[in-house]
Amino acid sequence: MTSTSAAPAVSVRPGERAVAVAHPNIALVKYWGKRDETLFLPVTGSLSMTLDVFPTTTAVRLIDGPADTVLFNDRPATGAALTKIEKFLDLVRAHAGRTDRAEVVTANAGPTGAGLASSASGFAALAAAAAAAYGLDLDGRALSRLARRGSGSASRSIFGGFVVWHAGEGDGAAGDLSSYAEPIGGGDLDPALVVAVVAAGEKAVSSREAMRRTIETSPFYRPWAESSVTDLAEMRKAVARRDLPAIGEIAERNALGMHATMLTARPGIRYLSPHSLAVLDAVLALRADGVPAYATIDAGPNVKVLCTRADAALVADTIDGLGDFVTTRTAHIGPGVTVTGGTR
Ligand code: 2P0
Repeated sequence: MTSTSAAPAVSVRPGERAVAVAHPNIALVKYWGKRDETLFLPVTGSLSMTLDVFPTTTAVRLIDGPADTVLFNDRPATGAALTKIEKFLDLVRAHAGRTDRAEVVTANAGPTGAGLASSASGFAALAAAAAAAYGLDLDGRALSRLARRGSGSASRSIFGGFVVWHAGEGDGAAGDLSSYAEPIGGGDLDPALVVAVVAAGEKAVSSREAMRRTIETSPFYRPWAESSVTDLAEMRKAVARRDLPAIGEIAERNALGMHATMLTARPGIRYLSPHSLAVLDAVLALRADGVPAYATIDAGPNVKVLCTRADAALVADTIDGLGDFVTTRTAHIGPGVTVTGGTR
């Protein structure tokens, strides 16, 4: 049974740990470009599926010390990764009206920074755990808005199943209030997403930098953003009528369009590798054979293939059969963030 709403807010006493678990989500209509970089307001709305693989588990405890400490996959975080988390904790502290520093211990079950949505699960888990540790009583919408400020796509990982993230209206406070994610049902569609991992290393250009460069320099950006508004409207209808082929077709064209905007940025950004294209060819061949399988690709070379649960083994075997350069992991619909508190 999949939960599609956020866990009830949990508060812990000072000195106690709050532990949150969140899963990555894969966008079927992409978020690509901010209209406000400080508030993380997107140019367009997006729609995703939360997965049941590669969770992030994050514990936050308030401490007496002079600085935040962050342990990331058993190693102290430093540099830009630490700064990102400190800035996010500053935001939580400002909301809570507190100054205590925090000890953060976080671990990703999946690869980090490889276009497998680690920042989505990461900031969703951090938002939920930090909110609980600092005593903020947030509902799902408020938690989604908070997670958005850490990483845009994290706003969607607060919820399970199919999720829409509204672009929101206006700038400043109005934009901030109206740009949140919410579940839209459709979990009974129960598709599979075969994740084809062709490279698990960190990408050379971060998605944050890539989307900034794209929006500033690609002549293809505006047309893609306009078509993405139509894609989102059509995708919502396709989810509502449980139409997997339509969902897949819209997802594939939206993702390829997003990559077209990156390829035409100046200088161009190419996340797709020859191995990504080999997987895309295999997906086309499966479709030619009558298997409804559709590809989507994020800011990295890995390809995610949407198909029915019944076809997942065939799709995975076909991709695994391409060679040693690719491994697959089959995901299904996953849950929203969960929080537990009080464990020392
Ligand atoms: C998405 N991606 O909708 C899109 C598609 C990658 C490609 O959201 O700058 O890590 O932290 O808001 O959320 C990846 O971007 O970027 C992303 P920030 P984020 O899933």
